[in-house]
Amino acid sequence: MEKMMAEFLRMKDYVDLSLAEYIPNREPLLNVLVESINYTLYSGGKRVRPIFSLIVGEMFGVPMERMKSLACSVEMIHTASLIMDDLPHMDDAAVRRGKTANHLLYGQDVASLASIALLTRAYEVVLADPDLPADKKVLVVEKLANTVGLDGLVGGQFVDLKFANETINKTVVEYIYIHKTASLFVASGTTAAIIGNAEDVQIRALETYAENLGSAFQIFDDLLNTEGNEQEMGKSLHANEKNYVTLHGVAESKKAAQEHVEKAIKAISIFEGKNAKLIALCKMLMKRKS
Ligand code: GRG
Repeated sequence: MEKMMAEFLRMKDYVDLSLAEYIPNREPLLNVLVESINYTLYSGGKRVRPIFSLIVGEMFGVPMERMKSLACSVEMIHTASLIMDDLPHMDDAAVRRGKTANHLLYGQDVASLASIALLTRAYEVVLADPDLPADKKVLVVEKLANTVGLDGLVGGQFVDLKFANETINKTVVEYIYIHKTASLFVASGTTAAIIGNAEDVQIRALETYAENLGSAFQIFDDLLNTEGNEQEMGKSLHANEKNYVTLHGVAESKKAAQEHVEKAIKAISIFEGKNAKLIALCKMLMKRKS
């Protein structure tokens, strides 16, 4: 496991370094906006989604350098969503990753623009990748856009904001988890597989893995909201928020998260001999404290 952790750390460092390349500041008038973008981009994210993309790339023999634009793209989308999520008219959070939320330092106007700039840059970097064939770019960007939009993060966030505190039931909770959280995991894995020329059956296996990993990840997040502490989590906790844990209780939620992990691991059994990192990623995420 220690060797695996070192590998994940190497991937994380690669993403950290590469992200900077994609956000150059060539215009002094934009200094504050770029500062705001970099503030959240470098505020201590675990880089789970790009690590997942890099692992999948490796499984299909694609070197890390060729996965760079995609890995950075999914992290930019994730960061854009966090900045927006913390805004007062959304989740209204004051703390993210143990630090003051972006809008409280830079203002809601700048934070909103930082979020949109990051989101747009996420598509730009894939489209501008000189090593990615045009047909792959189309498929990757289509999948990423689909993941963010009405049928993805945006839809999940909308249902979370508008329904979660009223008609909370299993269907609503599952809709939120799949769209708000799992969808970006799915996109991170399947787009990497597309770049790696994966077969349809392999893409479907990764989809099932990611959907279950994402759902387990979100249930675990809710468990940490209930049982964790704000300092370790590094964000504003909402223990009373309606979610899987407040709906089903702690014991049932732990069981459900475990079942999702088992389903995720089962789904990638078709990659026997090459799936050790994906299994380790699953197990590692379920042990996290933040
Ligand atoms: C602008 C892209 C965009 C989307 C608009 C605001 C919104 C719609 C969606 C919010 C989605 C959201 C915040 C989902 C939460 C997902 C989640 C579990 C985040 C925590 O992920 P970690 O633990 O975070 O990977 P770190 O801090 O490690 O990066």
